[in-house]
Amino acid sequence: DVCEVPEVDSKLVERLGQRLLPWMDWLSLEHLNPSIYVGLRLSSLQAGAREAFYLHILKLNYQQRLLGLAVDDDSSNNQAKPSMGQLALYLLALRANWSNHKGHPRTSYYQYGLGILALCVHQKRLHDSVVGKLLYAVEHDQHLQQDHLSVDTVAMAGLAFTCLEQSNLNPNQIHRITQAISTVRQKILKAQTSKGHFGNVYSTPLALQLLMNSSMPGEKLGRACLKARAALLASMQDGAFKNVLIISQLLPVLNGKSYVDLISPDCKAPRVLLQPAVETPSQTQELISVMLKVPHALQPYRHRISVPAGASLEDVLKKAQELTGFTYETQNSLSGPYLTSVMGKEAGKRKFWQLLQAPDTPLLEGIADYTPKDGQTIELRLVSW
Ligand code: B12
Repeated sequence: DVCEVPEVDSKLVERLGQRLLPWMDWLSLEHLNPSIYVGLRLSSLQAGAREAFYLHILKLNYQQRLLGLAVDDDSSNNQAKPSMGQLALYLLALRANWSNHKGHPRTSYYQYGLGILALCVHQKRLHDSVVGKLLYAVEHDQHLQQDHLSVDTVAMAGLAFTCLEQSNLNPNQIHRITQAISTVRQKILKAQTSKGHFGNVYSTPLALQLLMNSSMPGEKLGRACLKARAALLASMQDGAFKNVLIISQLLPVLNGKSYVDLISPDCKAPRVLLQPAVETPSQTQELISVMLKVPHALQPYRHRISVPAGASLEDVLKKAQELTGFTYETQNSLSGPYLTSVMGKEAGKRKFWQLLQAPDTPLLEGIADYTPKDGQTIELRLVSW
């Protein structure tokens, strides 16, 4: 039984691709996003000459940061942290902490898996015990239980293992690796919702990258994948995919590809040239009202905020900061602006400011993408992860 994701309407795919286009022109440190480049290259779409230029700028920036040359201009504020430097340190850390079996890696298992995958597609051999740590985590899955994140995390681990299996980089561990891939598949299948998503709508692209083109005895896999594809299609039509990072994880799936295909990328595959979308600005003057509350802050906060219909949660926070005593701070990330501090309280280590729709439903999107509905109550809550 094979996991297949049959082609979807090319117009729908193109619309997703068009959302990435403006980003190819934003070349500031803050906006550069390697995921976008990877997503496009593995898709059926291309951005023409802008792609090569984007890669060039990516390389320049990352090499500079790798070498630790501070970019000497005023725009390089603290936000533009040397994230490739972090990655380099991270790679060193991968080697440095390999004897530590238990305990969390320095970042998260998601990034640990991503790190192994990135090295693997470059055909760099890692010490067995570096791989062993991820194997151990999948074998004893309490380590991966960051509830809503487990599908993303497990899928990323599975992609790393699939690459290692195909490249045979750690032959001594091949049996454990093969077994772990099958464990990951089971976990993802078990996480399928009644609608068909694996985990939630936004973990489904990575989950499908892993499952796609794999096979399993029985008949479960093929059916599960067709159902997931249908769920994805419905979500695409609903306009659920706004976030460029998620789009960049989805486009490869719609082209039958996964990150593992980067082992030997198919540079000659024809890709359709994207044209910018024609925006029709919405004309609504309608106002909606959203209740914003932070019950557990030093000074509990609760106010009704008015914004135009279609405004993002970030617009609500801005308005609240302008007009009421609300304060917040964000930090840019590849997924967009991440809420770091609320009412003067920094999230701090292993904690984060969770976004919820009252009473208790965590939002599936960040502040820039989520658009509250009229009459809704949004709560910000400091929780551990
Ligand atoms: Co999260 N998260 N997350 N997350 N997270 C994911 C990005 C994803 C895709 C998971 C999912 O639902 N399938 C969704 C986003 C969907 C979308 O964009 N449409 C998601 C969501 C919804 C959230 C929350 C909004 C949930 C909520 O509160 N209701 C909050 C963020 C709230 C806020 O702004 N304060 C949230 C929180 C977290 C925690 C548990 C804190 C950890 C991050 C802590 C840490 O690792 N130090 C977390 C993780 C690990 C992830 C995960 C699994 C990996 C991110 C990563 O490491 N990327 C992704 C899965 C995925 O991407 N498919 C989900 C790799 C590195 C190289 O990229 O940009 O440097 P990076 O990574 C940073 C950002 O991704 C940031 O933390 C990372 C580490 O610093 N971050 C952000 C993590 N989650 C989110 C979510 C948003 C919206 C933003 C802007 C930033």
